[in-house]
Amino acid sequence: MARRGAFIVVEGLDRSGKTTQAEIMRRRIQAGGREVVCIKFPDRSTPIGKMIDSYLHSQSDLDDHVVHLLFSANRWEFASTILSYLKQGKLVLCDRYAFSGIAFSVAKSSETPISTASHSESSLEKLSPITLPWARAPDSALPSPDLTMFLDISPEVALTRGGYGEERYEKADMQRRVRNVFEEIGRQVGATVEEAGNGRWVVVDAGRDMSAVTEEMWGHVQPLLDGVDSPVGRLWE
Ligand code: DGP
Repeated sequence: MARRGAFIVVEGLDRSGKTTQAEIMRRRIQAGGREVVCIKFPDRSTPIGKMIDSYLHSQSDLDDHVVHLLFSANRWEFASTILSYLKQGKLVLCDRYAFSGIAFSVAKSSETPISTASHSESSLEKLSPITLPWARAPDSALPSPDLTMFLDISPEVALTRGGYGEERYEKADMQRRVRNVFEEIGRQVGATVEEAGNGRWVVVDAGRDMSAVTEEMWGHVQPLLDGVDSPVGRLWE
């Protein structure tokens, strides 16, 4: 039976160089004569994507749980497309995926700690903060990547790369919290994915110069260029 294509995800903080590196990978893979499809989340072209875009530009305010479910729904919109590309033998290279979903939502939710001042305020009038298990649930059973490369960079170094943009999460303290949750994901979630035998989580030091990062990433991508024998896994299953 023909091999299916590999599903590769690039994750990272804002300004980690993720999108640039994904584009370099795409060109290299294509130059080697392989078919590659690039997908970027959030995909802002769909109605759900447009709601996310409006939220990120602070043109609308939504509860953190609602935002989390929108980002997840946006990935589900493309789940069958991803599967169909993989079945056709195409390599799918994805800029952000469910791991960003967990990292950003958990970090954002911890921005405003629940007041311990009074029982009524803390438990009756406020919604619970987003926990890692809660955040994982809506993405459960999405196609699982064969490889996830997390481009790690300190928010301090990221700031030296021209600073953050105008979008809602692009602030140093938020990025610091996001990085902490990504570390936790690497330990817990990444390990779970590996244990289930359907993916690998690798951390790439993205604070180095661009070509060093490219070469390390290429080393991880190369073994997957000829496709994969095993069926596509499902996240967290
Ligand atoms: P990007 O287009 O890669 O710059 O992503 C836009 C912003 O959205 C960025 O700050 C990271 C954030 N983001 C990406 N995916 C998710 C997600 O699934 N959930 C949440 N809450 N934020 C996300």
